[in-house]
Amino acid sequence: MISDYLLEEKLPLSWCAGCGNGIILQSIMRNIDARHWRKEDTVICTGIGCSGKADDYTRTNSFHGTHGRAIAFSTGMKLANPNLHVVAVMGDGDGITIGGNHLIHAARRNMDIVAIMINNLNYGMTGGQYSGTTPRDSITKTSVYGHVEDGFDVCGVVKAAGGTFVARGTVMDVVQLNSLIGKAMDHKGFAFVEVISPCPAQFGRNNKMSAAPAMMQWIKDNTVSVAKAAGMSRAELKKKFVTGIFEDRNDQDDYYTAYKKIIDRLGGEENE
Ligand SMILES: Cc1ncc(C[n+]2csc(CCOP(=O)(O)OP(=O)(O)O)c2C)c(N)n1
Ligand code: SF4
Repeated sequence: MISDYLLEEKLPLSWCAGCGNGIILQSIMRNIDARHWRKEDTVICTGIGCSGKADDYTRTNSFHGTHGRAIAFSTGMKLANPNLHVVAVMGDGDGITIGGNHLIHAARRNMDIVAIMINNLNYGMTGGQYSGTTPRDSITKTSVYGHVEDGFDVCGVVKAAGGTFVARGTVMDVVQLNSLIGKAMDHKGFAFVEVISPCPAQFGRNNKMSAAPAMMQWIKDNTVSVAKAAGMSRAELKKKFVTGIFEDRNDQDDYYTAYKKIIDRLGGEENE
């Protein structure tokens, strides 16, 4: 049962009303429960940010580290104990902005971890500054006249870096989200899921969507599936959230398996 994994005595959640973080946490917990992962063998690893509060509510092992380093800690934990199920939960500031370098190298190495990036399009916890995913023209605390940069296509970055499972969902389609996170958990190698999520208190408030349903509706209205996007032009896809699976391959050993093969080979040679 999901309640076996959630620290219900810590409820209610500290997140603002209408925040998407609770929906994503529930999807992660449901999928862990469905796989019967032992709590002792599971680590939820977070960085600093509203998203970083996720591990406060889990009855698994948890590790709450510094901003931008969730992937770095997750990498270390998986290497120290390859039998652990390591799930990194990050914000877009944590995951791709300050933490972008860790993300691309974990993807390149095909580290066998699940990386879930909650993309609420800004730095929620610190007051709504722009991040590496903030869309052009958006109003944030640090772009009060409109943002002059495009946000990263984070899935594109992770796929280009070598991630072997790469997907994007939104909190507006929980059935798809549950499926994507489940597939990521079943994948051997670096599995990345970006989740577009509302932050009505900061991004929403700054962009005339302070009521939670308004930002949710905006996400829904601007979401297109991978299949539909295939027939759309680059201009039509500007500021759209394309959802689905962008990469799903098993043609490369994960980092630990590749390293272990060398260790076994050298051990074999030494014994000859
Ligand atoms: C090294 C470092 N830089 C900056 C900060 C300040 N800081 C804390 S949370 C945060 C932004 C969090 O944004 P994001 O990762 O998108 O998470 P959210 O709060 O939106 O869930 C920043 C800049 C910090 N704690 N450590
Ligand atoms: S500030 Fe935004 S991300 Fe943080 S809890 Fe509130 S709605 Fe959620």
